[in-house]
Amino acid sequence: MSTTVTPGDSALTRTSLKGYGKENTFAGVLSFMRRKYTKDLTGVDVAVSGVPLDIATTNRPGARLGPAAIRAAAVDLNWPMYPWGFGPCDRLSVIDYGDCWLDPHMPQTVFESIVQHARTILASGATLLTLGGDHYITLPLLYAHAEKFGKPLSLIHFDAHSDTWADDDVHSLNHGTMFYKAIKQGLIDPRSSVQIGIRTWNEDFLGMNVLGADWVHANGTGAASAKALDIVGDRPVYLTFDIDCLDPAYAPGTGTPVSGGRSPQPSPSRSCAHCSRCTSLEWMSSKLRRLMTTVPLPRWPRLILPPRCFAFSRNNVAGAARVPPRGQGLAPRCTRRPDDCINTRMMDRRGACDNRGIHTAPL
Ligand SMILES: [Mn+2]
Repeated sequence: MSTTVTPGDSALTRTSLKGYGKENTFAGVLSFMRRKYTKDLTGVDVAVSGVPLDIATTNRPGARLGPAAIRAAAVDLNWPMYPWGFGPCDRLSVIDYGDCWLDPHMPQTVFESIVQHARTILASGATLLTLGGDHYITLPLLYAHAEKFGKPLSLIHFDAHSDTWADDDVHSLNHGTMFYKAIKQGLIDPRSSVQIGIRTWNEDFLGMNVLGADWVHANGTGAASAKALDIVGDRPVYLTFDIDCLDPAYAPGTGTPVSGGRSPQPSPSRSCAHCSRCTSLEWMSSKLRRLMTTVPLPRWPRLILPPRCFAFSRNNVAGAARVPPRGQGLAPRCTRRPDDCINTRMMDRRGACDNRGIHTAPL
């Protein structure tokens, strides 16, 4: 852990874009994880930015409050994570770029505003991590990413809803049809994309690979991540996470809750072997999942993680003991040899598998 700033208001005062700072969690200028709040993209690896839109929802609005709520909730993420002793900001230059400016009274300007916002960040070479906002924002964000990385992109999509319902009105702002439009516009390739956690019916999934919530419950997160990686291969991939992928027990304030979702137990898990940046993003993802369970906020927007990165989780010991996944129950105690066990983090530290634990996911 490196400390590079004097205590307090490190969103304003920090001089290094890496490392952590000393802050009172209950005070100070808010930024995502207390990162530097700046529009300067020089030398930035990851720019975190909010898109506070909720005029595309069909049920309950409120996601416009999401980016600000996440910043307020993320004050407790300003330190390395157990059990690794390090975090993404030790290795990556991460900033809070602030929010995309939107005019809710001029909805016809929203698409272009978001595209231009993302375009500016991506042009710098930084990876964009976006905080929503309702899920419509993914359409202009896909547009900007496809412009940068080439189309079609692959999509990894966590959600209760497919969001591929038909909509041929180019002017509509709809949080349930943006992937229909993205496929029709060639922004994403359904054959190399996967939707995970789906549990709402759609007459036409447009060729998307769907790992429904029932499939994930039956087969586990390990199988789901392996299947998803197999589908996506080594193509550029955009990852988007709708909070309603989780069961409403854990995120009841979401706009369109659907019962039967996954539990959000935090997951100290092995790092992904597919991308050098995965460890940090996985860390970020697991920390945010923990926040979802501990901070009662009215809305939890989705996270959009950058291309070529995955943030799959695996059930962890404490979480599994506390909240067994639905329909699955607790699996037997781990009896695997160290070389075979997923719990490589523990192995790294102890030289042997933590057999006291319980693994819930079939391997
Ligand atoms: Mn949804």
